[in-house]
Amino acid sequence: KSNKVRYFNNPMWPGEAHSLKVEKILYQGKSPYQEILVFESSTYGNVLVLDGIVQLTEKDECAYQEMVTHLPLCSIPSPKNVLVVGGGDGGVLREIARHASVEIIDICEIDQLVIDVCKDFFPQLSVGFKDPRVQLHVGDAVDFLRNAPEGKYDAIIVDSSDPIGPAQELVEKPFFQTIARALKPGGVLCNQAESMWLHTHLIQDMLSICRETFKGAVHYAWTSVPTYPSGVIGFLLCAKEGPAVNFLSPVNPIEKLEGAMEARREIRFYNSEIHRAAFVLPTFVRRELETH
Ligand code: PUT
Repeated sequence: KSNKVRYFNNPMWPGEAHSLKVEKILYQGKSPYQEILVFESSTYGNVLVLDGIVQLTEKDECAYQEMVTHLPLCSIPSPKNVLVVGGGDGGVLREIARHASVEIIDICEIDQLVIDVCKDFFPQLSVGFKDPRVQLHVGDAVDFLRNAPEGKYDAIIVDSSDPIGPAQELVEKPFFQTIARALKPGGVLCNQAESMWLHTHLIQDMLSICRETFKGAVHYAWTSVPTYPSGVIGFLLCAKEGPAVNFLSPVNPIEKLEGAMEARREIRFYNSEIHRAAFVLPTFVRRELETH
């Protein structure tokens, strides 16, 4: 199949494609899990593509990495143990490192080649691996979570690719149950949750599973990422029963954390106002998600 046919026929956004001008191919390879491509674009910096799908660009990665990390970590008073599922580029680790209260940062990424390639071509993200609190586990997240001590984590961040290929299991109920088991009472999950324009049914299914699994709050939030399909991506924010969590307004505001706005590099996208705004849903989304 030509790449053109492949890009236009992705079942997650049939017939749609977004283009970026390629200046130079920097890397092309295949791991046991996926095809990996890195290119230099003319307007968005270096771009990471897995199985034909843009995962990040240097220009707009901040809108994803900062939101997926600080929405959960700024919603609980003093996060200590944090787990990242996926996230082999290191961007979420870079963001977690802004939180001085954090003592343990575990990351479970299935694909060692993604980590190695990002270390070569995305140093501003892979810098996250240099934090001494980070413990890398290369392997399957479902197995990792099954073996994790019950109630270990204050927060789990699922930075997965789309649920076709290696991330398929990460939208299914058993996965969310293993996450709930690994969280402390009142612990929180932030899970990549696709586009409100393209994936209503998937989001509804994930919401139903999460409302059954997490007895604390469950909310959908979103951010703008121009190089993701439809230009937006959402997050499912879930709290386990225990001390109450109010995701809608940050209890642990980033602006009050010493050094957090500048650590490693300046924060570009997230702030407390955009945190609150992320939970404000368009009327059609509110209607579609509230009834599920
Ligand atoms: N890590 C998020 C990637 C989403 C790509 N559609």
